[in-house]
Amino acid sequence: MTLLSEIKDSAIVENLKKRFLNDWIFTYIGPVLISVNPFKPMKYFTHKEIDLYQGAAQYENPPHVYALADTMYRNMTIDNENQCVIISGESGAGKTFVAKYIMSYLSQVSGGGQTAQQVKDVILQSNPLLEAFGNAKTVRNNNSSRFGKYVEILFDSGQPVGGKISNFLLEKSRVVTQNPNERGFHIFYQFCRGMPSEMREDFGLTDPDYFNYLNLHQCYEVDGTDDVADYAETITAMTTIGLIEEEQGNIVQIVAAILHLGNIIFTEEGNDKAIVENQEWLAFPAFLLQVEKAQLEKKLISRVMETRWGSKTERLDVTSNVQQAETTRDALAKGLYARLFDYLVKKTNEAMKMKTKSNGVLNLGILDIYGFEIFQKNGFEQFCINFVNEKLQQIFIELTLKAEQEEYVQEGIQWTPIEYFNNAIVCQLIEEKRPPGVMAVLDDVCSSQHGVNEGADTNLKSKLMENCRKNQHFQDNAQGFAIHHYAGVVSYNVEGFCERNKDVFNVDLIELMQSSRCLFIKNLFPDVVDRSSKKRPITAGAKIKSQANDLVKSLMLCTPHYIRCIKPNETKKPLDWEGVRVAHQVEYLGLKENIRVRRAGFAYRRPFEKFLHRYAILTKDTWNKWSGSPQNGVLHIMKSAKIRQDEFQMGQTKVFVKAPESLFLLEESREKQFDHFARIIQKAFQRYF
Ligand code: AOV
Ligand code: MG
Repeated sequence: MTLLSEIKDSAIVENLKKRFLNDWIFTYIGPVLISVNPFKPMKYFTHKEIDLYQGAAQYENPPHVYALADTMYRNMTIDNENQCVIISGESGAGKTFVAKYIMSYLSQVSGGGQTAQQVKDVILQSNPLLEAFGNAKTVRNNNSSRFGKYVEILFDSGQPVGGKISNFLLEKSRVVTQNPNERGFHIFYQFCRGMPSEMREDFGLTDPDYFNYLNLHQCYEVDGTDDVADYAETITAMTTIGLIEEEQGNIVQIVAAILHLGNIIFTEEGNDKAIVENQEWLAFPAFLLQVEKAQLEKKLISRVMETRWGSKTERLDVTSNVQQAETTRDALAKGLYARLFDYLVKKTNEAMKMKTKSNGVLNLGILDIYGFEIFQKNGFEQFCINFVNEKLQQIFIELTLKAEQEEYVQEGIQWTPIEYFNNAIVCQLIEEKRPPGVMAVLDDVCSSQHGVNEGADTNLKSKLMENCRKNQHFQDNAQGFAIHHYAGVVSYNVEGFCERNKDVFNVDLIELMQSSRCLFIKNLFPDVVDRSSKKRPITAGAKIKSQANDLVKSLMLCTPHYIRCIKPNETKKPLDWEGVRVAHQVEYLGLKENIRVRRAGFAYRRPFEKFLHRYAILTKDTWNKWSGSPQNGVLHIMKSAKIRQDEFQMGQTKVFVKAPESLFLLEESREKQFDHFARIIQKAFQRYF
């Protein structure tokens, strides 16, 4: 890419297309890896490639994710630095796929005994497990990640000794409702279809179309997905992470209870009062949750209100209307599911917790989150997802475009600055406290008296207009508002924003779950219930904001690597190239600027010492020991390798090489020198024996 004769978006797209149609899905821009989703299995992910890429320099082999994984691994072991890879791209672009390739590569090249093997098994098996519970078919992707994850693998002397998964914002609304042509989380279908029939009967599991939470749009099948086979894989994964049979049974019990909760229907009994239409629907979920049927009913159709009379507090049960009862039922289902998901992550982490303490531990992090999303109707979830993507774009800009340019200035290198769009302004529009950004306004509306009343969302809309209108990336529109994200304009429908942000899992429901006779369920709710507390629970928006900022902080402490994934079409078919779509992604991912910065600048830079160390073998004076300054050593090597003066510049601490060709030349001479020495040694050997 950096050698293109003309750097414009169309040339980049053309280059990617040519490569894509020839089955080359990977391309470099310097150290950044571009990966285009082939939508078909590629043949270059075998043991042969693992061997080929191990320890090889980047340009020796065709671009590959294994090369990037290998660079990370070597950098970590040789330079003793923590590494991370940020994988970005829109929904369905291949992020999760590429993340799995990195994990499997690392697991194959890193050695180790029993402990290492255990860590590797857990990391690899955490993929099918968390995908079963956290992925679903969407219109964009048949196996779309509905949660974000950052997987850190801990290494000691190059061997895995532990690991940690942090998960972000599971799209739990999917438990109770989906958009047309989408499914709920895979696990529901796996349990309904894959489980042995007698076990299925025990849990009242049957065809997905029996359950209201799954039959809304009659979407049950997914191309290329076999729920029965995946069920078996999920069970294996559970066993690997150490969930015993009893716990597995508890998990099925909860998933089944959620589905049966969804079948409880309410009807109105005059006076706006909800009642359960048919008492029979209560028995089974109550049984599965191990709570009293009457209690379940009561908590669903009424809520406790507290009123204060002077120093006295009075509690009374207030009846709910049908809509409120439905909201409560769905809140219980979503809450249970979210806690179950967190439990699985916790158990996975326990299974790969470091056994012994050591000082020499380094970590290698892989970030795979949900990609930027634009649907027909975009809600609170899309807003949060797109916000996290903005933050990641910020890191990319900070570290790749901005930092690169700043480095030139710092090192006193001559060059012409490149213009690029800095999305900091969009991040501010979303997360700034003052002047209040969208999240601050939202929290404000939610904390006011009418926080979850019907009028809340409309109120939010007008408050947003008042506060955010001045930002040029904000627009008002009919259903809500639009944000001009770095990746495009997204219209958000404010309906449900307040409720989802408030994320109420009310005290009544917590108490209900704590009354369960099933210890497993009870333990999912260790909350201390305090009705008198004035403290407002943290909102979903505030949580994702703080998680995103923590994530940015930990990523900034590592040496970053980037994979930019591109989705070539909407048909999900191999060899189908939609130029306009790709052009759009190339543009918003900032690939052109990336190439310009890389090229107008320098393809390669290295601190003097490191350069000297690598190429010392090229001259007689440097090869054994160089007595002068490292800087002069570098100059000496450049001169004897006949690298032209205008091809490189000397900074304060580093040497900057312009075109990759000069580097190829250096590397070739280095190889030759090695071969030469190898032959001398071999001859000496032969003579000796
Ligand atoms: P995503 O992670 O970027 O979307 P995935 O990694 O799930 O996207 O890829 C989507 C689908 O494309 C996969 O299920 C595969 O069928 C196919 N695919 C992707 N990469 C490859 C590859 N290298 N080789 C073969 N097939 C591939 V999302 O999680 O929706 O943002 O939120
Ligand atoms: Mg994914």
